[in-house]
Amino acid sequence: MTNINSDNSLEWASQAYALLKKRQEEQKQELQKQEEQKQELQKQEEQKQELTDIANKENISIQSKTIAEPELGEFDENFTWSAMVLAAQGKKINQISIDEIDWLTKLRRGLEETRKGFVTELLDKLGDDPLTPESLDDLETLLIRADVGIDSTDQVISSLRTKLNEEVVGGEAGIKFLKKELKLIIDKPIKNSGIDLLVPQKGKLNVWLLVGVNGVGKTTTLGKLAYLSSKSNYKTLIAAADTFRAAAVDQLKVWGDRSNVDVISNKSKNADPAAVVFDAINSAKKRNVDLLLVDTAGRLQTKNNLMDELAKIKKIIDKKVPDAIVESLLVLDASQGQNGLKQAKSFAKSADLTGAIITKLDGTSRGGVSLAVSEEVNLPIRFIGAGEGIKDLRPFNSYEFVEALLADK
Ligand SMILES: Nc1nc2c(ncn2[C@@H]2O[C@H](COP(=O)(O)OP(=O)(O)O)[C@@H](O)[C@H]2O)c(=O)[nH]1
Ligand SMILES: [Mg+2]
Repeated sequence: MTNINSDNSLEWASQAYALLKKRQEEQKQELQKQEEQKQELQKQEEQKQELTDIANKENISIQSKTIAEPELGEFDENFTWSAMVLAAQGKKINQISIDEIDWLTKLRRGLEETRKGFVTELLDKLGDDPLTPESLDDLETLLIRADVGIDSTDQVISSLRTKLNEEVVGGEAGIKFLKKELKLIIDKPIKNSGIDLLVPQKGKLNVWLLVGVNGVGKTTTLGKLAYLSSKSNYKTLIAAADTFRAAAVDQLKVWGDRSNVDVISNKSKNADPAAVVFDAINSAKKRNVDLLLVDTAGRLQTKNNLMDELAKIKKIIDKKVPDAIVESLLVLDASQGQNGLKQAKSFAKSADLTGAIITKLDGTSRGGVSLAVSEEVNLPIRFIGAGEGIKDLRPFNSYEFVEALLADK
């Protein structure tokens, strides 16, 4: 499938591995040095503790909170595969990070269940023989079963059928073609949006609303986004506008704390979500914030006036910061498969969405639903989550996603 087994590729991956290994050693030494400095600083701080005000205390806690790079694992097939996926995108050996390798390994492992459902079976069926109309029928069933959705499946199958009518397509070429077709489907809404990679625009207030039903991972995703954003040097602020769950604010504060991002909240009972956003915008303006992340409530839209609340929040933003760049991102739990897709459709109808974030891609057999979101709801996927850790969210990359989905093992 990929040219992982060729001598060149192995050589490339092993050079990348050696470089990362060396860098890790250097980093360990650097961390040790920092730790010593920190301890020294803490000693000094303890001595003048009485004099420190709250602001100072916050500063100390920043320094003690470093989120470690994952350890470099073995030079195994996972590493080689991940390195090759990066190389295929034009990355140079010295541009690769352990974080990226770790993420790709996680993504590929996460999609294993989805993959088992169709790729493995497909490869078994295809073998090395050319594709036949019967194998297309099999593929159709397998795609549907992986929650790819009827429209996307139809599109892929009919492209393949056309190709089959024109030429003989071997198993390997079939997979290559399939990858291309799947990527086209996912890329379409991204291309249509005119934005390949969603990042906050500098010099403006960017407001990203995270919407979606309860339990899909909005708050967790927001925490991970706060980390990504602050790590990329965007001044970041969180608005805790899910005022319906008392614990929601505390949950957010824990996340904010991890990446040293402040959380604007109102803990009084039945606080108005729009009022929290109002306060947060004031704060954001005062502090010259680049990105304001807004957590919202997720009660089912049919039961309560969730959509009205979202509309109210948007109105406040429009009024207070008309030139803000607003993104309404629908958070979807991949493990909910077709149910999640239904939610997406009903949200899309009433809540002016601009993108989607797919969560819980670790260990679901329904990762294929990402394709249905692109094809049937026409939303650009902006980020994907594959785990509960702070680093387990990355900007969506269709090439990496399709490679992980169709990896051969
Ligand atoms: N395995 C896994 N769990 C996740 C992921 N994202 C969120 N979760 C879990 O899903 C649960 C609900 O998340 P939460 O952020 O509170 O959802 P919310 O109600 O939409 O705000 C929590 O237990 C999270 O740890 C993910 O990418 N992978
Ligand atoms: Mg929440």
